[in-house]
Amino acid sequence: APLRIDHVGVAVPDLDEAVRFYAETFGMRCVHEETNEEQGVREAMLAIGDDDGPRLQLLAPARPDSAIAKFLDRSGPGMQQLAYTVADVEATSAALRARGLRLLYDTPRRGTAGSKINFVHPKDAGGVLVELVEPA
Ligand code: CMX
Repeated sequence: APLRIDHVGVAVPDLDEAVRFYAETFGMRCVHEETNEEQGVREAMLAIGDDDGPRLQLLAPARPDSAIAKFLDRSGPGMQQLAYTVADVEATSAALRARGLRLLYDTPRRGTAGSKINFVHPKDAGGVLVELVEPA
């Protein structure tokens, strides 16, 4: 079972503008920013209240052929994924595969801040793109 919600991911066209919007509108603070070349995203993690709690992740496309660019083209800005913290992403992926769910990667890839990640296809999880995150 997942340990907790790690983050909720929101696709945005412009990262800097979105970080400003969340700061000015909701008073939320950006605690981490990075570009993940493999995923083709520029991302920011925003803290909500307690620094150790679940984060809001803003995701902007770094390339026109990326998953986030495709999502924005099809659906426009909005909620793109729900991410759970897990203790062991390979074990969790194997358990879900055994239950017939499609995992997007055969082996985990690198996520935010050196974490290991995998995804459940949204069609196998009630229309929700579920990310599994094993923190570094
Ligand atoms: N949430 C819910 N449904 C989604 C979705 C999402 N984020 N993205 C696509 N879908 C739906 C589409 O609406 C479509 O539904 P219909 O067939 O009913 O129209 C269906 O899934 C399409 O599925 P697909 O053709 O298999 O796949 P796509 O090319 O649309 O890509 C996905 C979808 C999930 C495989 C792709 O976005 C992906 O590989 N995601 C994982 C990587 C990622 O999201 N990286 C960015 C974040 C990086 C990070 O978090 O670190």
